Amino acid sequence: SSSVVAISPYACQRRTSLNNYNKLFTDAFEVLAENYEMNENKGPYLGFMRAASMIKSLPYAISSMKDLEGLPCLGDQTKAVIEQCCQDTEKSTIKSCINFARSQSIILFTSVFGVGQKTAEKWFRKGLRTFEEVQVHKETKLTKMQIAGFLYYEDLSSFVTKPEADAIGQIIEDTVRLFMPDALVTLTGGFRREKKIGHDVDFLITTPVPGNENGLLEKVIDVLHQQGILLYCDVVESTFDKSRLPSRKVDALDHFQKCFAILKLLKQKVITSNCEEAEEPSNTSTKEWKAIRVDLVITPFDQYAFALLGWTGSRQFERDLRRFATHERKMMLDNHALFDKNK
Ligand code: DCP
Ligand code: MG
Repeated sequence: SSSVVAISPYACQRRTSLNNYNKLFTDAFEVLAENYEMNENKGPYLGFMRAASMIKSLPYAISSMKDLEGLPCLGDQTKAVIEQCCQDTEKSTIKSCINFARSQSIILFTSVFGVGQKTAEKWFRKGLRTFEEVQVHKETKLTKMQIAGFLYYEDLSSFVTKPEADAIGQIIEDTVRLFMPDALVTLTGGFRREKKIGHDVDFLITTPVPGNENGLLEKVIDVLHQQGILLYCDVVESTFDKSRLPSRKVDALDHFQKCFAILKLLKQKVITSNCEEAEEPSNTSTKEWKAIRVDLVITPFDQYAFALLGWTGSRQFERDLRRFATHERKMMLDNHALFDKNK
């Protein structure tokens, strides 16, 4: 059943399904990948992420090793993990291993907004193991970002729903339109891929008239601030240099002006259709708002198409698209342009 149609080793040449029939395997791969990434071991990190992406595209659940025949992106390491998962008939050992790994301090620490690998390791070396220990430790100097990360941890670690993303979209669009009526505000990231939940909400903002995007982000931020709904904001200025070729790095960040923000979304602004079950009262919190991570990216109109392609994701899709451009087309792709290396 598995090898009737050959599956491409490039994510950008596979169907991207919302149904993952092999969550146990992909959870295991992602936890292992995270562990390798933490040890700056790029090879196995990419290997496990690539394998996870390929397995997510399968239209069936893997139940034995013979289901793997003809599949790309699997090496000895990934196959050994799949074999172990298949042998664990109750799946309880594997599941508890995954949960144990996720509960470990360094991975736990990096789940806080603003806490990266380095900081997490530093805290761990100081003997800190829990959020409480980090926060009461005298020597801990938290950045503004980390303070926000701890302050809104509960909201930020719960998923953003599509109705919440739409409500945020309305706020951003209304604000942008105050200054630039013909601006385009586009929902990107996971929600553009029709995922039902996400960890943040990503937007691209552009204007058809070149140059009109300059200064727009500052004005938008100002209004959000005045409305009292800007809980956190970190603006990164544009670093685009026209004379440079696209980056060769597989995971390079782009050069657009952007803002990593946390917005305060009033729950009354979230429109949930009546047909869907209301998830509201199950939440014991009486807080009438929710903190939501929002990324705003400003793009010049002539780079908008590439920015949209780059911000739609998934991460693995984008990595493989760039890899495909390089190896199969002798071109270079990033979030700004597609270059033909021969010209
Ligand atoms: N992206 C990228 N490289 C980066 C950062 C982002 O290619 N270094 C692209 C791919 C992502 C998209 O931008 O899919 C949005 O980034 P997110 O981290 O928000 O990822 P998603 O929106 O896909 O998922 P989530 O639901 O976790 O937000
Ligand atoms: Mg996102």
